[in-house]
Amino acid sequence: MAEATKAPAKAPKLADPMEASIDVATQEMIRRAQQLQIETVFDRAVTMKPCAIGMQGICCKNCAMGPCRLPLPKDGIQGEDTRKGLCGATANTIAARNFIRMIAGGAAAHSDHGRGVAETFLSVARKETEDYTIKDPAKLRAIAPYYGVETTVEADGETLDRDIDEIALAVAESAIAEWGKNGGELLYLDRAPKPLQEKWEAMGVKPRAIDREIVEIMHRTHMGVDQDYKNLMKQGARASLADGWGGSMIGTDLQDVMFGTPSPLQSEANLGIMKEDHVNIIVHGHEPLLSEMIVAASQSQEMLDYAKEKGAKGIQLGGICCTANEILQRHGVPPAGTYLQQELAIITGACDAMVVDVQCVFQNLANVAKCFHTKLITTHPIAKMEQENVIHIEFDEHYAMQDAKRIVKMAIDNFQERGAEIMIPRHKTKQIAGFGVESIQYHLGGTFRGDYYTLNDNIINGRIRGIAGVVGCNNARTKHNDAHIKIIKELIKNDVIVLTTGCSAIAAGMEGLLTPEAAGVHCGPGLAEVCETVGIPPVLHLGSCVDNSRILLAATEVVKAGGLGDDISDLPAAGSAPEWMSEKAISIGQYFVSSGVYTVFGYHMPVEGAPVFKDYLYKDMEKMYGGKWDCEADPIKHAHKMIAHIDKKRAALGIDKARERVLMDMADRQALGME
Ligand code: NFS
Repeated sequence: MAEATKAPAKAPKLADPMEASIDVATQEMIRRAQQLQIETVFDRAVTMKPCAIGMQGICCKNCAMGPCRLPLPKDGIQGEDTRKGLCGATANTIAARNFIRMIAGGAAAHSDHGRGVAETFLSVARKETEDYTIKDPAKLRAIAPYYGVETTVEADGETLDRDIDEIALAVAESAIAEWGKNGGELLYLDRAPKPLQEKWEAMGVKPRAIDREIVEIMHRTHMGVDQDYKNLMKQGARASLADGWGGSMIGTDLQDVMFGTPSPLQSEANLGIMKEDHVNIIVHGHEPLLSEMIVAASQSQEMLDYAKEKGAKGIQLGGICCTANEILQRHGVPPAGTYLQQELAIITGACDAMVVDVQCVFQNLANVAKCFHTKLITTHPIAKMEQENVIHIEFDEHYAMQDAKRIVKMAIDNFQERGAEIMIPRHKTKQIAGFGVESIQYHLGGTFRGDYYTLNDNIINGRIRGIAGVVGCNNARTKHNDAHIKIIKELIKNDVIVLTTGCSAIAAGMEGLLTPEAAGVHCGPGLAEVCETVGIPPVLHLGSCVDNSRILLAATEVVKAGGLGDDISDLPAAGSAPEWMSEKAISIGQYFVSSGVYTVFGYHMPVEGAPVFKDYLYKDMEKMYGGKWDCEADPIKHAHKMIAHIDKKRAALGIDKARERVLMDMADRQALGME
């Protein structure tokens, strides 16, 4: 009887692979996971709905009288908005608090990464480690003046180059001080165009010390402190600038100094880079301190010989997330996939070790790893997992190579433990990565002019309509890679050159958009002509998410080269994060907005429940910084919002006519049957 009343056990709801991703390798692996009855993020996204009130940014849980939830009335707000929490906090206050706490989280993540890099650089400068060295002394000399460090010395009436070790030590000490110094402002703010610095001054948002700005967000958003959304956002802007022009920029620069400044190189992307007859090691996370050493260890003769001894043909390294981008741009190590593909790399059955450090790592990796032979290794003292099958090998930069070899050896030893369940999707795509401020200068500068002359010239004459930065994550609430690819394709079709980083860059690589050949297939005639002449892809891979600082500096170089206004906000340029999900994305978005960039996010923004605060971000900010937020989930409309902004800036610069002429030339040529 009791049996009869029992509801039949329901089969769990599963993701539809075709709806979950546009990428064939990903679709195949989702199907594979479902066959093996291994749950992935794609399945969880169909079974668990997000909280509607949290999504709108109007749930306050900053004290134990709450959580206070302030849903919008069904028929919208008529007259005065009377919603308030127990303490009286308005929807604007709550949404602004939540928003800047996201900035604090994001800025903290980037900046702590930067701090780790700076500390390692200090060890290098003090000669406490032999595993890391100064690989790019020219870059060190180039950044030293921003730290107030002299690069020359006077001796016997002559000016000589100062000893590089002395410069390193002085730069390292000055860089470390940026996190906690008392008084003054961040040194790298000086690299921004002067009018932008003046705006920051007028707004009172120049960051003082990196840690201080993040701490101040936590204080201001504590119960009963800052209750003015404008004042809260002022601190949000300040902390975000401490990320973009502080922690991230210092991180990028010192990584370049220690590991080499990237230059264009060829590689591949997607899960198909894994090899059945090789030991496959997937490095996942963010900090290149660890992955650099894993690259070196896995290329060492000792480890290669050991792998052969154990029956493997070699060692195949691959990356996931921004670690992938770090080792791609400096060593050509191919990314195995984006953020949403992390579980799938293990489900191939051929992942002998997955080595993770910090950020964007799913805890469910441990559950997936349990189903296979895969060793899941955490390496960072601040990022462990509770599951028992996870191995923790703490990585110490003073014994970096030793630790890395231990990890690689563990993967090799695990090669023979593989089960029969191996399925590596065949798909992988060729790509060129490794662009940066310096290489764009090389490719798009004048032969005799060390600046961005050719780029500016082509923007002014209209062959290139404008510049877009398309960056950021995947989000399991939206179709994997769909918005990234549609937006990028629509931009380049309309002659907008794209600079990309993070998982967006990996997505573009997987889709074949990071090759010079993509220009002829996907670009408008103007951009195609420039790319074909110069031999570059229409979408330039600038690295990881901390390398968004490269985009800030590239934009500054464009301003300096002349002819396109005197501030970043004058440029025909726009930013986008089509499938964002992390707090880091919000911090990045805000520092782009505060640096004068019109920035459009996809999916949704957690501000819908506070319309006044939303208007402040989407409209009023433009008057303060020249940049503002926007959100558009539809990829084509999203791209056209960016293009409309680019055209508005072209008109303001008086260069819209040049572009019309170019288009007429094309039409004329078509009329003559030349196309
Ligand atoms: Ni960026 Fe990198 Fe990817 Fe998003 Fe995560 S990896 S730092 S946060 S998901 S782009």
